[in-house]
Amino acid sequence: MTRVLFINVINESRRKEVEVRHPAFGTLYLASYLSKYGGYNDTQVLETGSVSAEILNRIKPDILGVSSITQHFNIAKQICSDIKKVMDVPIMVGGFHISCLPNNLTEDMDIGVLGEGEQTMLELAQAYERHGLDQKKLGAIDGIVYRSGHHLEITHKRSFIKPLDKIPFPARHLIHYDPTHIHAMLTSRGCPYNCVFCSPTASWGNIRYFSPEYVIAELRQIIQDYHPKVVSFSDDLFSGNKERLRNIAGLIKKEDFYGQVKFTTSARANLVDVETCKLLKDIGVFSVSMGLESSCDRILTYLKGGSVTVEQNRQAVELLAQYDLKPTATFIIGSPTETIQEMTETLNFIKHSKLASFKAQMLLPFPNTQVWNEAKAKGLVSDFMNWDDFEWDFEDKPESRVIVNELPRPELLRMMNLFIKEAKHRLIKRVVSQGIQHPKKIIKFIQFQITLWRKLRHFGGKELSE
Ligand code: B12
Ligand code: SF4
Repeated sequence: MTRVLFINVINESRRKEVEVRHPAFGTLYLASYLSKYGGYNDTQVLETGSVSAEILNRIKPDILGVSSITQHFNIAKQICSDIKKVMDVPIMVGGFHISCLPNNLTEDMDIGVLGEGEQTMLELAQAYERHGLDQKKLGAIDGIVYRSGHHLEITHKRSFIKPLDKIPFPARHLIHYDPTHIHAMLTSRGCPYNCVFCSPTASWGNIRYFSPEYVIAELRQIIQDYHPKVVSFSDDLFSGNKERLRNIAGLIKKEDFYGQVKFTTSARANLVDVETCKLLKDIGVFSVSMGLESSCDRILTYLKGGSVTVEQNRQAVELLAQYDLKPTATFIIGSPTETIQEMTETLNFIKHSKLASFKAQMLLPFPNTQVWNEAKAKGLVSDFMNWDDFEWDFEDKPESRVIVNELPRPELLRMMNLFIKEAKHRLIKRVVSQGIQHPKKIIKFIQFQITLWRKLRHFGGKELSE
Protein backbone atom coordinates (compact mmCIF):
# COMPACT_ATOMS: atom_id res chain seq x y z
CA MET A 1 0.00 0.00 0.00
CA THR A 2 1.26 3.49 -0.85
CA ARG A 3 2.66 5.15 2.24
CA VAL A 4 2.21 8.92 2.47
CA LEU A 5 4.20 11.08 4.84
CA PHE A 6 3.10 14.68 5.48
CA ILE A 7 5.51 17.08 7.08
CA ASN A 8 3.97 20.09 8.66
CA VAL A 9 6.89 22.51 8.80
CA ILE A 10 7.31 24.37 12.07
CA ASN A 11 9.95 26.53 13.68
CA GLU A 12 11.36 24.26 16.40
CA SER A 13 12.51 27.18 18.53
CA ARG A 14 8.85 28.16 18.95
CA ARG A 15 7.45 24.67 19.36
CA LYS A 16 6.18 25.24 22.90
CA GLU A 17 4.85 28.75 22.36
CA VAL A 18 2.61 28.51 19.38
CA GLU A 19 3.64 26.06 16.76
CA VAL A 20 1.92 22.87 17.72
CA ARG A 21 -0.36 24.03 20.54
CA HIS A 22 -2.92 24.81 17.89
CA PRO A 23 -2.97 22.00 15.34
CA ALA A 24 -2.39 22.97 11.72
CA PHE A 25 -5.32 21.36 9.95
CA GLY A 26 -4.14 21.42 6.33
CA THR A 27 -2.28 18.11 6.39
CA LEU A 28 -4.92 16.50 8.62
CA TYR A 29 -7.66 17.27 6.09
CA LEU A 30 -5.44 15.99 3.28
CA ALA A 31 -4.88 12.73 5.15
CA SER A 32 -8.58 12.11 5.82
CA TYR A 33 -9.54 12.98 2.22
CA LEU A 34 -6.90 10.62 0.80
CA SER A 35 -8.20 7.89 3.05
CA LYS A 36 -11.89 8.38 2.24
CA TYR A 37 -11.63 8.87 -1.52
CA GLY A 38 -8.43 7.02 -2.41
CA GLY A 39 -8.14 4.33 0.23
CA TYR A 40 -4.76 5.69 1.29
CA ASN A 41 -4.82 4.53 4.87
CA ASP A 42 -1.10 4.37 5.54
CA THR A 43 -0.45 8.05 6.24
CA GLN A 44 1.69 9.72 8.88
CA VAL A 45 1.99 13.38 9.86
CA LEU A 46 5.09 14.92 11.42
CA GLU A 47 5.16 18.43 12.86
CA THR A 48 8.82 19.27 12.66
CA GLY A 49 11.55 21.69 11.63
CA SER A 50 13.93 19.00 10.38
CA VAL A 51 13.97 15.39 9.25
CA SER A 52 16.75 12.93 9.77
CA ALA A 53 17.81 10.09 7.48
CA GLU A 54 16.97 7.75 10.34
CA ILE A 55 13.31 8.85 10.48
CA LEU A 56 12.95 8.71 6.70
CA ASN A 57 14.46 5.24 6.53
CA ARG A 58 12.20 4.07 9.31
CA ILE A 59 8.99 5.44 7.73
CA LYS A 60 10.02 4.71 4.12
CA PRO A 61 7.39 6.97 2.50
CA ASP A 62 6.36 6.44 -1.12
CA ILE A 63 5.08 10.01 -1.42
CA LEU A 64 6.02 13.02 0.66
CA GLY A 65 3.85 16.10 1.25
CA VAL A 66 5.35 19.21 2.81
CA SER A 67 3.19 22.03 4.17
CA SER A 68 4.59 25.48 4.83
CA ILE A 69 3.50 29.03 5.49
CA THR A 70 5.69 31.96 4.45
CA GLN A 71 7.76 32.43 7.59
CA HIS A 72 8.76 28.74 7.54
CA PHE A 73 9.60 28.47 3.87
CA ASN A 74 13.38 28.54 4.38
CA ILE A 75 13.00 25.60 6.76
CA ALA A 76 10.78 23.84 4.19
CA LYS A 77 13.46 24.32 1.50
CA GLN A 78 16.10 22.83 3.80
CA ILE A 79 13.87 19.87 4.67
CA CYS A 80 13.21 19.11 0.99
CA SER A 81 16.91 19.32 0.20
CA ASP A 82 17.75 17.00 3.14
CA ILE A 83 15.14 14.48 2.01
CA LYS A 84 16.42 14.39 -1.55
CA LYS A 85 19.93 13.62 -0.26
CA VAL A 86 18.59 10.56 1.54
CA MET A 87 15.95 9.12 -0.78
CA ASP A 88 14.45 9.48 -4.21
CA VAL A 89 10.85 10.14 -3.25
CA PRO A 90 8.45 12.56 -4.95
CA ILE A 91 7.93 15.70 -2.88
CA MET A 92 4.68 17.67 -3.17
CA VAL A 93 4.71 21.06 -1.44
CA GLY A 94 1.56 22.91 -0.44
CA GLY A 95 0.31 25.65 1.85
CA PHE A 96 -0.09 29.40 1.71
CA HIS A 97 3.42 30.27 0.63
CA ILE A 98 3.79 28.19 -2.50
CA SER A 99 0.15 28.94 -3.38
CA CYS A 100 0.96 32.66 -3.35
CA LEU A 101 4.38 32.36 -4.99
CA PRO A 102 4.52 29.28 -7.24
CA ASN A 103 7.83 30.56 -8.64
CA ASN A 104 9.38 29.64 -5.28
CA LEU A 105 9.34 25.94 -6.19
CA THR A 106 12.92 24.75 -5.71
CA GLU A 107 14.84 22.02 -7.53
CA ASP A 108 14.18 19.68 -4.60
CA MET A 109 10.41 20.17 -4.73
CA ASP A 110 8.81 18.11 -7.50
CA ILE A 111 5.36 19.64 -7.45
CA GLY A 112 3.76 22.65 -5.79
CA VAL A 113 0.06 22.39 -4.95
CA LEU A 114 -1.72 25.70 -5.29
CA GLY A 115 -4.66 26.55 -3.04
CA GLU A 116 -7.12 24.01 -1.70
CA GLY A 117 -5.19 20.75 -1.72
CA GLU A 118 -7.43 17.75 -1.00
CA GLN A 119 -8.61 16.82 -4.49
CA THR A 120 -5.30 17.85 -6.10
CA MET A 121 -3.29 15.69 -3.72
CA LEU A 122 -5.58 12.74 -4.38
CA GLU A 123 -5.19 13.09 -8.15
CA LEU A 124 -1.43 13.48 -7.77
CA ALA A 125 -1.11 10.37 -5.62
CA GLN A 126 -3.19 8.34 -8.08
CA ALA A 127 -1.33 9.70 -11.12
CA TYR A 128 2.03 8.99 -9.47
CA GLU A 129 1.04 5.40 -8.71
CA ARG A 130 0.08 4.86 -12.35
CA HIS A 131 2.63 6.88 -14.31
CA GLY A 132 5.26 8.25 -11.94
CA LEU A 133 5.95 11.93 -12.49
CA ASP A 134 5.07 11.82 -16.20
CA GLN A 135 4.85 15.45 -17.31
CA LYS A 136 2.08 14.87 -19.86
CA LYS A 137 -0.13 13.45 -17.13
CA LEU A 138 0.83 16.18 -14.68
CA GLY A 139 -0.30 18.82 -17.16
CA ALA A 140 -3.84 17.46 -16.88
CA ILE A 141 -4.00 17.98 -13.11
CA ASP A 142 -5.46 21.34 -12.08
CA GLY A 143 -3.90 23.54 -9.40
CA ILE A 144 -0.24 22.58 -9.55
CA VAL A 145 3.15 24.01 -10.52
CA TYR A 146 5.90 21.73 -11.78
CA ARG A 147 9.21 21.98 -13.56
CA SER A 148 9.32 21.35 -17.28
CA GLY A 149 12.86 21.63 -18.58
CA HIS A 150 14.16 24.97 -17.37
CA HIS A 151 10.87 26.62 -16.65
CA LEU A 152 7.87 26.18 -14.42
CA GLU A 153 4.46 25.12 -15.73
CA ILE A 154 1.34 26.20 -13.89
CA THR A 155 -1.81 24.25 -14.70
CA HIS A 156 -5.43 25.51 -14.69
CA LYS A 157 -6.77 26.91 -11.44
CA ARG A 158 -8.30 24.18 -9.26
CA SER A 159 -11.97 24.78 -8.52
CA PHE A 160 -13.08 24.79 -4.91
CA ILE A 161 -14.62 21.70 -3.31
CA LYS A 162 -18.38 22.18 -2.96
CA PRO A 163 -20.17 21.48 -0.72
CA LEU A 164 -17.46 21.54 1.94
CA ASP A 165 -19.18 18.65 3.75
CA LYS A 166 -17.62 16.34 1.14
CA ILE A 167 -14.38 16.72 3.08
CA PRO A 168 -14.16 14.35 6.04
CA PHE A 169 -13.16 15.58 9.50
CA PRO A 170 -9.43 16.26 9.84
CA ALA A 171 -7.49 13.12 10.85
CA ARG A 172 -6.70 14.35 14.36
CA HIS A 173 -5.62 10.87 15.44
CA LEU A 174 -2.45 11.33 13.33
CA ILE A 175 -1.00 13.93 15.69
CA HIS A 176 -0.14 13.63 19.31
CA TYR A 177 -2.33 15.71 21.61
CA ASP A 178 -0.99 16.66 25.02
CA PRO A 179 -2.64 18.64 27.82
CA THR A 180 -1.27 21.96 26.53
CA HIS A 181 -2.98 21.53 23.18
CA ILE A 182 -5.85 23.73 22.18
CA HIS A 183 -8.76 21.67 20.89
CA ALA A 184 -9.81 23.53 17.82
CA MET A 185 -11.95 23.11 14.76
CA LEU A 186 -12.74 25.00 11.58
CA THR A 187 -16.32 25.41 10.42
CA SER A 188 -15.69 27.34 7.20
CA ARG A 189 -13.13 28.30 4.57
CA GLY A 190 -12.56 31.79 3.27
CA CYS A 191 -13.84 35.19 4.26
CA PRO A 192 -16.12 37.71 2.53
CA TYR A 193 -13.84 40.63 3.46
CA ASN A 194 -10.62 41.71 1.87
CA CYS A 195 -8.29 43.27 4.42
CA VAL A 196 -5.09 44.52 2.82
CA PHE A 197 -2.78 42.42 5.03
CA CYS A 198 -4.59 39.10 4.87
CA SER A 199 -4.19 36.22 2.44
CA PRO A 200 -7.21 33.92 2.95
CA THR A 201 -9.48 35.80 0.56
CA ALA A 202 -6.88 35.53 -2.18
CA SER A 203 -6.38 31.80 -1.59
CA TRP A 204 -9.81 30.66 -0.46
CA GLY A 205 -12.13 33.02 -2.32
CA ASN A 206 -15.48 33.89 -0.79
CA ILE A 207 -16.62 32.04 2.30
CA ARG A 208 -17.85 28.43 2.17
CA TYR A 209 -19.36 26.77 5.22
CA PHE A 210 -19.50 23.29 6.60
CA SER A 211 -23.17 22.62 7.38
CA PRO A 212 -24.34 23.07 11.00
CA GLU A 213 -24.98 19.28 11.14
CA TYR A 214 -21.38 18.60 10.05
CA VAL A 215 -20.11 21.05 12.69
CA ILE A 216 -22.07 19.32 15.45
CA ALA A 217 -20.95 15.86 14.32
CA GLU A 218 -17.29 16.97 14.36
CA LEU A 219 -17.75 18.57 17.78
CA ARG A 220 -19.27 15.36 19.08
CA GLN A 221 -16.31 13.40 17.82
CA ILE A 222 -13.76 15.77 19.39
CA ILE A 223 -15.58 15.64 22.71
CA GLN A 224 -15.90 11.86 22.62
CA ASP A 225 -12.24 11.30 21.68
CA TYR A 226 -10.49 13.98 23.75
CA HIS A 227 -12.90 15.13 26.49
CA PRO A 228 -11.84 18.77 26.18
CA LYS A 229 -13.16 21.40 28.58
CA VAL A 230 -12.77 24.09 25.93
CA VAL A 231 -13.02 23.97 22.14
CA SER A 232 -11.94 26.83 19.90
CA PHE A 233 -13.80 27.66 16.69
CA SER A 234 -10.70 28.89 14.85
CA ASP A 235 -12.28 30.08 11.63
CA ASP A 236 -11.24 33.33 10.05
CA LEU A 237 -14.78 34.51 10.74
CA PHE A 238 -16.92 32.13 12.80
CA SER A 239 -19.74 34.39 13.87
CA GLY A 240 -20.15 36.35 10.63
CA ASN A 241 -23.34 34.69 9.40
CA LYS A 242 -26.05 35.14 12.00
CA GLU A 243 -28.57 32.74 10.45
CA ARG A 244 -25.96 29.99 10.56
CA LEU A 245 -24.90 30.92 14.08
CA ARG A 246 -28.54 30.59 15.16
CA ASN A 247 -28.71 27.13 13.58
CA ILE A 248 -25.46 25.96 15.18
CA ALA A 249 -26.53 27.36 18.57
CA GLY A 250 -29.89 25.59 18.28
CA LEU A 251 -28.19 22.28 17.57
CA ILE A 252 -25.56 22.66 20.31
CA LYS A 253 -28.32 23.20 22.86
CA LYS A 254 -29.79 19.80 22.03
CA GLU A 255 -26.51 17.98 22.66
CA ASP A 256 -25.47 16.15 25.83
CA PHE A 257 -22.29 18.19 25.99
CA TYR A 258 -24.27 21.43 26.14
CA GLY A 259 -23.20 23.25 29.31
CA GLN A 260 -20.27 20.87 29.87
CA VAL A 261 -17.93 22.23 27.21
CA LYS A 262 -17.03 25.87 26.79
CA PHE A 263 -15.95 27.63 23.61
CA THR A 264 -13.73 30.43 22.37
CA THR A 265 -14.00 32.06 19.00
CA SER A 266 -13.38 35.17 16.96
CA ALA A 267 -15.64 37.93 15.68
CA ARG A 268 -15.48 40.97 13.45
CA ALA A 269 -16.27 44.19 15.31
CA ASN A 270 -18.76 45.51 12.73
CA LEU A 271 -20.80 42.31 13.09
CA VAL A 272 -20.96 42.20 16.90
CA ASP A 273 -24.48 43.01 18.07
CA VAL A 274 -26.74 42.09 20.96
CA GLU A 275 -28.17 38.98 19.29
CA THR A 276 -24.69 37.67 18.41
CA CYS A 277 -23.53 38.18 22.00
CA LYS A 278 -26.60 36.41 23.36
CA LEU A 279 -26.18 33.47 20.99
CA LEU A 280 -22.49 33.12 21.82
CA LYS A 281 -23.11 33.40 25.54
CA ASP A 282 -25.96 30.92 25.33
CA ILE A 283 -23.84 28.15 23.82
CA GLY A 284 -21.02 28.62 26.32
CA VAL A 285 -18.56 30.90 24.54
CA PHE A 286 -16.52 32.64 27.21
CA SER A 287 -13.93 34.51 25.18
CA VAL A 288 -14.05 36.27 21.80
CA SER A 289 -11.04 37.57 19.93
CA MET A 290 -11.19 40.31 17.32
CA GLY A 291 -8.70 41.78 14.91
CA LEU A 292 -9.24 45.42 15.86
CA GLU A 293 -5.98 46.45 14.16
CA SER A 294 -5.96 50.20 14.79
CA SER A 295 -7.71 52.94 16.71
CA CYS A 296 -6.93 55.61 14.20
CA ASP A 297 -9.65 55.83 11.54
CA ARG A 298 -7.19 56.72 8.78
CA ILE A 299 -5.08 53.61 9.41
CA LEU A 300 -8.09 51.37 10.06
CA THR A 301 -9.60 52.45 6.74
CA TYR A 302 -6.33 51.59 5.00
CA LEU A 303 -6.11 48.17 6.66
CA LYS A 304 -9.75 47.13 6.40
CA GLY A 305 -10.97 49.08 3.37
CA GLY A 306 -13.54 51.11 5.31
CA SER A 307 -15.51 48.02 6.39
CA VAL A 308 -15.30 48.95 10.07
CA THR A 309 -14.76 52.10 12.15
CA VAL A 310 -12.95 52.80 15.42
CA GLU A 311 -16.33 53.56 16.99
CA GLN A 312 -17.59 50.10 15.97
CA ASN A 313 -14.44 48.58 17.47
CA ARG A 314 -15.10 50.41 20.73
CA GLN A 315 -18.76 49.38 20.83
CA ALA A 316 -17.92 45.74 20.09
CA VAL A 317 -15.47 45.59 23.01
CA GLU A 318 -18.06 47.21 25.31
CA LEU A 319 -20.82 44.86 24.23
CA LEU A 320 -18.73 41.70 24.54
CA ALA A 321 -17.55 42.81 27.99
CA GLN A 322 -21.15 43.56 28.98
CA TYR A 323 -22.10 39.95 28.14
CA ASP A 324 -19.03 38.66 29.97
CA LEU A 325 -17.58 37.30 26.71
CA LYS A 326 -14.01 38.30 27.65
CA PRO A 327 -13.00 40.35 24.60
CA THR A 328 -9.41 39.97 23.43
CA ALA A 329 -7.88 41.62 20.37
CA THR A 330 -4.97 41.87 18.03
CA PHE A 331 -3.63 45.18 16.74
CA ILE A 332 -1.32 46.04 13.88
CA ILE A 333 1.15 48.89 14.02
CA GLY A 334 3.63 50.02 11.38
CA SER A 335 1.33 50.60 8.41
CA PRO A 336 2.85 52.72 5.64
CA THR A 337 2.90 56.42 6.68
CA GLU A 338 1.53 55.63 10.17
CA THR A 339 2.91 58.14 12.65
CA ILE A 340 3.95 57.72 16.28
CA GLN A 341 0.94 59.80 17.24
CA GLU A 342 -1.40 57.46 15.38
CA MET A 343 0.17 54.39 17.04
CA THR A 344 -0.23 56.16 20.38
CA GLU A 345 -3.95 56.61 19.65
CA THR A 346 -4.19 52.82 19.41
CA LEU A 347 -2.26 52.36 22.64
CA ASN A 348 -4.52 54.84 24.42
CA PHE A 349 -7.61 53.06 23.11
CA ILE A 350 -6.29 49.81 24.58
CA LYS A 351 -5.45 51.43 27.93
CA HIS A 352 -9.00 52.73 28.32
CA SER A 353 -10.72 49.62 26.97
CA LYS A 354 -12.26 46.58 28.66
CA LEU A 355 -10.07 44.20 26.66
CA ALA A 356 -9.05 41.19 28.75
CA SER A 357 -5.82 40.85 26.78
CA PHE A 358 -4.37 41.92 23.47
CA LYS A 359 -1.39 41.47 21.19
CA ALA A 360 0.12 44.09 18.91
CA GLN A 361 2.19 43.13 15.90
CA MET A 362 4.09 44.94 13.20
CA LEU A 363 2.38 44.95 9.80
CA LEU A 364 3.89 42.17 7.69
CA PRO A 365 3.49 42.23 3.91
CA PHE A 366 2.53 38.60 3.28
CA PRO A 367 2.66 37.50 -0.37
CA ASN A 368 -0.52 37.88 -2.38
CA THR A 369 -1.87 40.70 -0.25
CA GLN A 370 -2.29 44.36 -1.17
CA VAL A 371 0.39 45.29 1.37
CA TRP A 372 2.76 42.91 -0.44
CA ASN A 373 2.05 44.52 -3.83
CA GLU A 374 2.68 47.99 -2.44
CA ALA A 375 5.86 46.90 -0.65
CA LYS A 376 7.09 45.18 -3.79
CA ALA A 377 6.51 48.31 -5.86
CA LYS A 378 8.69 50.19 -3.33
CA GLY A 379 11.40 47.52 -3.49
CA LEU A 380 10.92 46.50 0.16
CA VAL A 381 10.21 42.85 -0.66
CA SER A 382 10.88 40.50 -3.53
CA ASP A 383 9.78 37.02 -4.59
CA PHE A 384 13.14 35.58 -3.58
CA MET A 385 13.89 37.14 -0.22
CA ASN A 386 14.82 35.74 3.18
CA TRP A 387 11.53 34.33 4.51
CA ASP A 388 12.91 34.14 8.07
CA ASP A 389 12.34 37.90 8.20
CA PHE A 390 8.58 37.25 8.14
CA GLU A 391 8.46 35.88 11.66
CA TRP A 392 5.73 37.70 13.53
CA ASP A 393 7.61 39.05 16.56
CA PHE A 394 9.37 42.20 15.41
CA GLU A 395 10.76 42.74 18.92
CA ASP A 396 12.74 39.49 18.63
CA LYS A 397 14.86 40.63 15.67
CA PRO A 398 14.03 44.29 15.12
CA GLU A 399 17.13 44.81 12.99
CA SER A 400 16.04 42.45 10.23
CA ARG A 401 12.29 41.82 10.31
CA VAL A 402 10.43 43.11 7.25
CA ILE A 403 8.78 46.48 7.86
CA VAL A 404 6.71 48.70 5.60
CA ASN A 405 6.65 51.84 7.74
CA GLU A 406 9.03 54.72 7.05
CA LEU A 407 9.99 55.44 10.69
CA PRO A 408 13.46 54.39 11.91
CA ARG A 409 13.49 50.87 13.38
CA PRO A 410 14.50 52.03 16.90
CA GLU A 411 11.41 54.28 16.95
CA LEU A 412 9.20 51.36 15.96
CA LEU A 413 10.84 49.15 18.57
CA ARG A 414 10.26 51.78 21.26
CA MET A 415 6.62 51.88 20.26
CA MET A 416 6.31 48.10 20.18
CA ASN A 417 7.84 47.89 23.66
CA LEU A 418 5.17 50.26 24.96
CA PHE A 419 2.50 47.91 23.64
CA ILE A 420 4.26 44.91 25.17
CA LYS A 421 4.54 46.74 28.48
CA GLU A 422 0.78 47.39 28.45
CA ALA A 423 0.06 43.76 27.56
CA LYS A 424 2.26 42.59 30.42
CA HIS A 425 0.59 45.00 32.80
CA ARG A 426 -2.84 43.62 31.82
CA LEU A 427 -1.65 40.08 32.32
CA ILE A 428 -0.44 40.82 35.85
CA LYS A 429 -3.73 42.53 36.66
CA ARG A 430 -5.63 39.48 35.44
CA VAL A 431 -3.52 37.05 37.43
CA VAL A 432 -4.00 39.12 40.59
CA SER A 433 -7.75 39.51 40.13
CA GLN A 434 -8.16 35.79 39.36
CA GLY A 435 -6.12 35.04 42.48
CA ILE A 436 -8.46 37.13 44.61
CA GLN A 437 -11.61 35.62 43.08
CA HIS A 438 -10.49 31.96 42.95
CA PRO A 439 -7.55 31.38 45.34
CA LYS A 440 -7.62 27.60 44.77
CA LYS A 441 -7.45 27.87 41.01
CA ILE A 442 -4.59 30.35 40.98
CA ILE A 443 -1.72 27.88 40.47
CA LYS A 444 -3.42 26.29 37.48
CA PHE A 445 -4.22 29.70 36.13
CA ILE A 446 -0.63 30.90 36.47
CA GLN A 447 0.63 27.77 34.69
CA PHE A 448 -1.80 28.45 31.88
CA GLN A 449 -0.58 32.04 31.60
CA ILE A 450 3.09 31.02 31.29
CA THR A 451 2.69 30.62 27.56
CA LEU A 452 1.40 34.16 27.27
CA TRP A 453 4.20 35.32 29.51
CA ARG A 454 6.82 33.74 27.25
CA LYS A 455 5.52 35.76 24.36
CA LEU A 456 6.14 38.92 26.32
CA ARG A 457 9.53 37.86 27.57
CA HIS A 458 11.52 40.31 25.55
CA PHE A 459 9.95 43.37 26.98
CA GLY A 460 12.60 45.85 28.02
CA GLY A 461 15.37 43.47 27.03
CA LYS A 462 16.22 44.83 23.62
CA GLU A 463 17.44 48.10 22.33
CA LEU A 464 18.38 49.14 18.88
CA SER A 465 20.49 52.10 17.95
CA GLU A 466 19.69 54.17 14.88
C1 B12 B 1 -5.61 28.60 12.75
C2 B12 B 1 -4.56 29.59 12.26
C3 B12 B 1 -3.52 29.89 13.11
C4 B12 B 1 -3.36 29.22 14.45
C5 B12 B 1 -2.60 27.91 14.33
C6 B12 B 1 -1.65 27.84 13.18
C7 B12 B 1 -0.87 26.58 13.02
N1 B12 B 1 -0.78 25.67 13.93
O1 B12 B 1 -0.29 26.47 11.96
C8 B12 B 1 -2.56 30.31 15.22
C9 B12 B 1 -3.56 31.19 15.93
C10 B12 B 1 -1.58 29.78 16.24
C11 B12 B 1 -1.91 31.06 14.08
C12 B12 B 1 -0.83 31.85 14.25
C13 B12 B 1 -0.25 32.55 13.21
N2 B12 B 1 -0.71 32.64 11.95
CO1 B12 B 1 -2.21 31.71 11.29
N3 B12 B 1 -3.77 31.04 10.57
C14 B12 B 1 -4.63 30.18 10.99
C15 B12 B 1 -5.76 30.04 9.96
C16 B12 B 1 -6.94 30.90 10.43
C17 B12 B 1 -6.22 28.63 9.71
C18 B12 B 1 -5.12 27.64 9.31
C19 B12 B 1 -5.76 26.41 8.83
O2 B12 B 1 -5.80 25.41 9.54
N4 B12 B 1 -6.37 26.47 7.65
C20 B12 B 1 -7.18 25.43 7.09
C21 B12 B 1 -6.40 24.50 6.22
C22 B12 B 1 -7.37 23.54 5.57
O3 B12 B 1 -5.76 25.27 5.24
P1 B12 B 1 -4.20 25.15 4.92
O4 B12 B 1 -3.43 24.87 6.12
O5 B12 B 1 -3.81 26.31 4.11
O6 B12 B 1 -4.15 23.84 4.01
C23 B12 B 1 -4.78 23.69 2.76
C24 B12 B 1 -3.99 24.20 1.54
O7 B12 B 1 -3.12 25.25 1.82
C25 B12 B 1 -3.28 23.00 1.03
N5 B12 B 1 -2.06 22.54 1.66
C26 B12 B 1 -1.45 22.95 2.76
N6 B12 B 1 -0.33 22.22 2.97
C27 B12 B 1 -0.24 21.32 2.01
C28 B12 B 1 0.70 20.32 1.76
C29 B12 B 1 0.54 19.52 0.65
C30 B12 B 1 1.52 18.44 0.39
C31 B12 B 1 -0.56 19.71 -0.22
C32 B12 B 1 -0.76 18.83 -1.37
C33 B12 B 1 -1.50 20.72 0.01
C34 B12 B 1 -1.32 21.51 1.14
O8 B12 B 1 -4.25 22.00 1.24
C35 B12 B 1 -4.87 22.20 2.52
C36 B12 B 1 -6.27 21.69 2.46
O9 B12 B 1 -7.02 22.35 1.47
C37 B12 B 1 -5.07 30.61 8.68
C38 B12 B 1 -6.01 31.25 7.70
C39 B12 B 1 -6.73 30.21 6.89
N7 B12 B 1 -7.95 30.45 6.67
O10 B12 B 1 -6.18 29.20 6.48
C40 B12 B 1 -4.05 31.59 9.26
C41 B12 B 1 -2.74 31.80 8.54
C42 B12 B 1 -2.19 30.46 8.10
N8 B12 B 1 -1.89 32.34 9.58
C43 B12 B 1 -1.09 33.27 9.15
C44 B12 B 1 -0.23 33.99 9.97
C45 B12 B 1 0.49 35.14 9.31
C46 B12 B 1 -0.06 33.64 11.29
C47 B12 B 1 0.82 34.38 12.28
C48 B12 B 1 2.16 34.84 11.75
C49 B12 B 1 -0.05 35.50 12.77
C50 B12 B 1 0.66 36.47 13.59
N9 B12 B 1 0.93 37.60 12.97
O11 B12 B 1 0.93 36.17 14.70
C51 B12 B 1 0.99 33.35 13.41
C52 B12 B 1 2.24 32.53 13.16
C53 B12 B 1 2.19 31.20 13.78
C54 B12 B 1 3.37 30.40 13.45
N10 B12 B 1 3.14 29.15 13.19
O12 B12 B 1 4.47 30.87 13.39
C55 B12 B 1 -1.26 33.51 7.68
C56 B12 B 1 -0.12 32.91 6.85
C57 B12 B 1 0.22 33.80 5.69
C58 B12 B 1 1.35 33.22 4.92
N11 B12 B 1 1.46 33.62 3.68
O13 B12 B 1 2.15 32.48 5.40
C59 B12 B 1 -2.67 32.92 7.43
C60 B12 B 1 -2.89 32.39 6.04
C61 B12 B 1 -3.69 34.04 7.76
C62 B12 B 1 -3.37 35.36 7.09
N12 B12 B 1 -3.22 36.38 7.85
O14 B12 B 1 -3.24 35.53 5.93
N13 B12 B 1 -2.57 30.83 12.92
S1 SF4 C 1 -8.37 39.82 8.46
FE1 SF4 C 1 -10.18 38.63 9.00
S2 SF4 C 1 -11.89 39.84 8.15
FE2 SF4 C 1 -10.05 40.56 7.15
S3 SF4 C 1 -9.92 39.37 5.23
FE3 SF4 C 1 -8.67 38.33 6.80
S4 SF4 C 1 -10.00 36.80 7.70
FE4 SF4 C 1 -11.32 38.29 6.63
